[in-house]
Amino acid sequence: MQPSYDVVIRHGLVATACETMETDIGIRGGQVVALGKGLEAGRTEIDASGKLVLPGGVDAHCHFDQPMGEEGLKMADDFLSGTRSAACGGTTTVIPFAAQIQGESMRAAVEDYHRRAEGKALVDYAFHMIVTDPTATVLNEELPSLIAQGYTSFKIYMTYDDMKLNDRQILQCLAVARKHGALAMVHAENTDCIAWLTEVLESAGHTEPRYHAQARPMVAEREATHRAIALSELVDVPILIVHVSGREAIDQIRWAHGHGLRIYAETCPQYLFLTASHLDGGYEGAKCICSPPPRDKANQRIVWDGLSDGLFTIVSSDHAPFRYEGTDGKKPGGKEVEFQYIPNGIPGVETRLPLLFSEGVRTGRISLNQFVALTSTNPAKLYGLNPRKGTIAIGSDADIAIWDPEKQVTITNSMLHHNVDYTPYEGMQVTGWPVTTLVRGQIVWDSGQVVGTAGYGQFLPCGKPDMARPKVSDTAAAGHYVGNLPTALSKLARSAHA
Ligand code: DUC
Ligand code: ZN
Ligand code: ZN
Repeated sequence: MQPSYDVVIRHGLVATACETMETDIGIRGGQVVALGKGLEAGRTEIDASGKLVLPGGVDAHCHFDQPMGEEGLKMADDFLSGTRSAACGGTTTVIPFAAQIQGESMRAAVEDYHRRAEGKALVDYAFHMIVTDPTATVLNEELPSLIAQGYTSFKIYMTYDDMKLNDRQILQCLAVARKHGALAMVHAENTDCIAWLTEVLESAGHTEPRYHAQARPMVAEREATHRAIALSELVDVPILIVHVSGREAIDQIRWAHGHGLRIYAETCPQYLFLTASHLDGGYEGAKCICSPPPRDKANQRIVWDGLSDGLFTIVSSDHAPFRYEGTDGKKPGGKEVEFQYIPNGIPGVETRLPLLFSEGVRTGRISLNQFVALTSTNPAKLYGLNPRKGTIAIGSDADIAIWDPEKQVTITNSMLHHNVDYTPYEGMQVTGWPVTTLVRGQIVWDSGQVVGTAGYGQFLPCGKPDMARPKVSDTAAAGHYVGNLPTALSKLARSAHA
């Protein structure tokens, strides 16, 4: 007789964003098809006694093989090493960025990015877009058609010369997001403050990596965050503020929430575990250069508070991989350069979940269900991938991370699976690590071995996220504008009128 299931995971403690339950999981055809005790035998049986069984992580902000503006620079991870590292840290879906190059088309960027991903990924992936040149063609033709085809989120930058948009351009992009149902992600730092401070620091001879943090103070993040919120309010469309670093931006987001504005917020492990002092120590500080920069211990505590009290919607890695040694990463051309020429970003796709689990869940700062929500369910919802991704439910993809919650690990770069030659978390001790990762029912990481194959990961077109919709107005809530209702409700309303 054929077994009823391809895989059965037994005896684990299963947690989703809302429930924690003792149940077995039956998997067939890559999906969860049964939850309950005493399921019939599966072709593969996994004994999860003493383990936690969680939805695989969704890392909704990571950078793999992104073409670099500056000649000679290269990201260390492509879709193979990046998704391998993701799988080994319990992440089963990644959303990196197809970046438009100024003067070129958005469609070309997306097509190029598909070629880069083709045949390489071990876990499933979707794409965000990065809009750097919102021409009339991009705004009126390319973005609407790309959004309709499943690229339903885009990032805009308020800083970096080769990426930044001015306020008018941001408004134009937000209007497209509103009209076509996409979610705009905003990198909020005031570019002119940074440029001026950089000049001042440089003329005083302050060019070492640690001055990166002084060139990007919290006030520059606070001002841009407030402005992004105001622009979102003006257009009446939700936005996500990415990589929020500390108190001042958080205050602005709390203010927005207090005024009923739908502003989502993301933070990353670097703002919970690193401080600006990690940029000290000579050129080695370049390893921890990212933007916004890590702040201080007091700000770490405020970010933790924002996680526990619900200010933050998601936690992403912002994995931006550059090698320290060599010529194409943190030492461009093999040289120790001034801080403003050091590529921004730190690696973290593999350590995101264990760090947050260990210091968040085990210490009681966040509950296990909050952990799942912040790292899997909410990002899947925010980007139109739920309920296929981000939960363990009948009919969802069997993307599952089985955790040993007691496993003690000292993080070293040699145990990680990215292609970067350092980790900023070297020597940190964590308790809890994913011991088995399944993507659509296939084991890709097990007992310390990578068993997934390149090319197994599938591209995921994203739906238009309900969370990207403007708040339902009083008139809409009264049923006058069915088009403004969340998707499920408007479907019901349409069938009721049919
Ligand atoms: N912003 C990111 O989102 N990632 C890396 C660098 C940056 O500025
Ligand atoms: Zn950014
Ligand atoms: Zn990023």
